[in-house]
Amino acid sequence: MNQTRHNWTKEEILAIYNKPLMELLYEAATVHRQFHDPNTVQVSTLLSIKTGGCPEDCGYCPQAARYHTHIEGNDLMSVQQVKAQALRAKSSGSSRVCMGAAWRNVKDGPEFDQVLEMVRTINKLDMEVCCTLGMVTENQAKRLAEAGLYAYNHNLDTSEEYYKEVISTRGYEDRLQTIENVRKTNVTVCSGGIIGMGENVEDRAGMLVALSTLNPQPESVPINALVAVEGTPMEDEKPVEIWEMIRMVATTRIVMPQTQVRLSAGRTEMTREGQAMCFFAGANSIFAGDKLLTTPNPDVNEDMEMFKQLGLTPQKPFIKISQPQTVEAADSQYASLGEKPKWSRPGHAIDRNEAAKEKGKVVSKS
Ligand code: SAM
Ligand code: DTB
Ligand code: SF4
Repeated sequence: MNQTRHNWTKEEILAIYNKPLMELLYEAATVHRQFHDPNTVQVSTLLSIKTGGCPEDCGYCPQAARYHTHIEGNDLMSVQQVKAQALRAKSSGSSRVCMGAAWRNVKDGPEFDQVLEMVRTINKLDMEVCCTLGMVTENQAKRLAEAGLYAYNHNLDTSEEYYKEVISTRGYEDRLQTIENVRKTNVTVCSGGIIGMGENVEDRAGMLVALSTLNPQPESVPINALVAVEGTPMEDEKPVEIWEMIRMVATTRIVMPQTQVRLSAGRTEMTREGQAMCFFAGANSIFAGDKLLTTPNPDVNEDMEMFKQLGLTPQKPFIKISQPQTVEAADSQYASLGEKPKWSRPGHAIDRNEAAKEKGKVVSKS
């Protein structure tokens, strides 16, 4: 039986990533079968509860206010809207709803209280609830846990070295600190990254070192292929080849055998055969619904047809960890601390981020 290791080195991970493909696939599929039902795939629906206008400079992200993308921004959705969308997701086969907000970090106050109510509402629909709201403090993580949150998504995105080429408004250590804060609760950790941002294979391996040496390892690891959105600093990045995605998924599966590996953004560019190879290589989760946060995703009927073709079935909720209890707001044992946490702001210049910001200014003047 493959034991979960927390001491993977970059060299070992690179050696796995670069194996002849047939060997890599065989090894990954073997590990996959030791820990998971290979015919079951978790289906999660993304809901952008607060879109656009984000103060961060993440070079891949269409929601960063400073870049000149064509997305429609929105204020925080209402609890009723979220409930209606969650019910739709449930009826189309999703066991999890992941709510995303274009925030740098969570701030105590009425908007966070509203998100806590969304968490309570979805948990009561017997679905797994995930949130991705930016950095959180320990107290905020505890309040989310108390409301019934099942998972918190906070991606490391890439290696610590390459992170500096992607984002200047926060540091890698802030990401790790948030994951640590979530770990102080019973909320499961979802953390992964993006390939196709101009990073090299060492950076991909570096990210997998950072994730796999966490103890415990994240319960879920999303692997995104960059969606190169016009107006972002990465608009001209060339699409990720399916072989890179397959290698990344397989390597993730081998170094994090118990983790749910999610084939995340980028599926609209993948054939069914390509996706099937990713499932064979150990991916056992997808985002469903025709939209990710702001960009397109395959239609749910298409996905269900693909599942039928491949003999896959959607995973039921709360398979590994039981459903959390929901504590009502009035019974909460945690007060809002109104914290002003000192998350870092390195502020170094990233040429392509600066260029994307400037480019828009020139266009809007003419
Ligand atoms: N604002 C929060 C944060 O950054 O942690 C949560 C939302 S953010 C959009 C969630 C994740 O989406 C990012 O960490 C990144 O991995 C992924 N993402 C954003 N834009 C993407 C793109 N264009 N292609 C692929 N993944 C993307
Ligand atoms: C994750 O790793 N990928 C999702 C989810 N976690 C939040 C987001 C993908 C976003 C793709 C770009 C967009 O639609 O805006
Ligand atoms: Fe903001 Fe998150 Fe997008 Fe970065 S990834 S710009 S923090 S929404």
